[in-house]
Amino acid sequence: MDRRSGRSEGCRRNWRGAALAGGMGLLAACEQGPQSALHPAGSNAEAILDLTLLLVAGGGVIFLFVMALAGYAVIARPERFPGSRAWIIGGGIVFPIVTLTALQVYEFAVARQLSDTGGVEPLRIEVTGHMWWWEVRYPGVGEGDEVLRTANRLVIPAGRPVEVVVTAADVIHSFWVPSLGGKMDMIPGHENRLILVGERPGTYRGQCAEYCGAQHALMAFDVVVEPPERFEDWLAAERRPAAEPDGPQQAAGRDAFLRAGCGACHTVRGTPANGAAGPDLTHVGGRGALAAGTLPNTPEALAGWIAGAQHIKPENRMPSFPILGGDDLHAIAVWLESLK
Ligand code: HEC
Ligand SMILES: [Cu+2]
Repeated sequence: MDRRSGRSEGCRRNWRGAALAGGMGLLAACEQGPQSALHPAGSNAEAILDLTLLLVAGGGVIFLFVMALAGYAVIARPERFPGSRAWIIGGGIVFPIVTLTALQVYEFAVARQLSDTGGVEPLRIEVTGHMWWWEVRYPGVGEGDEVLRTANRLVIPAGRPVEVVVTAADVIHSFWVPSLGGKMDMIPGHENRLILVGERPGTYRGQCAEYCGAQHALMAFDVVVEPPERFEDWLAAERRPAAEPDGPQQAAGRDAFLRAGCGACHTVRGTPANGAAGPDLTHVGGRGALAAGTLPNTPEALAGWIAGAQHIKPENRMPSFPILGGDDLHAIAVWLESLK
């Protein structure tokens, strides 16, 4: 059910399905999937889709009408095309003023809806864009003044609006989760806000939408919409420091991680590693992907990333570590993957 209008899902699906199948046959192919503005999973993305469909359908009808009129004007004899003055005033002045004004009013209403949380206190999440990964903070969730930090994944409760406060650490990025809401610029030294609403639990994909350098295309993230109780469980688990190594191989992995200097850039809560130049790795094993959607999250891919980060994602801010031996690499990967 839609949080605001109360119209039923089925009815909305139907007319949208018809609109997609008709005017946008080509685009209908990309309707499904975790990153699709044509397959909304929340009321804000739905409102944006409705506006888009109206603009495309309305613009299409007017275009066809004008083309037909132009064709007729070419072939018709002048005396069969009377009242040119009325056409100019009606079609050239009155019609555009009326339609554009109506559209403007509708657009204002949509923009209002996108920033309205319906009286519900939104969950606040801060996201900072880095070249080329996403730093995520949950203020007010840690112990005392502490702030829960994670990276490359937002977990949010279903049904509750989320206020995402975005900024950037280096260049301009843009935060976009097409299935859940609008698009917002991330500007260094400036905070912007947008409201995401996820009604259907699931994993949705976000992507940087402002060209930000060589690896802009490899700057994606996941938004996991969880039922409220599971969201609370996730928060509780995420607040815990990293699990103690289970067995000698994991312990050797942690030691090798600390010896290699990874802690200069990465934090693993519960160990001396407290760097901030790279993603927080306290629960890296539980994330869906590695390096902002670049690699699957498996021990093999992780070992490959450590040895060849510059080969996999050239110019990214993490050096490759070809000096690490196979045993160290493997042990680090096994330990990091155990940090769920
Ligand atoms: C100079 C800083 C720096 C050092 C040193 C460094 N990293 Fe990184 N690391 C980064 C940055 C920056 C990223 C994000 C890269 C990207 O996705 O563009 C990253 C990403 C990662 C990721 C992926 C995290 C995620 O959320 O997907 C892992 C795992 C990782 N590093 C492990 C290591 C290990 C293990 C070491 C030590 C052998 C290490 N790093 C040393 C800066 C560093
Ligand atoms: Cu970008």
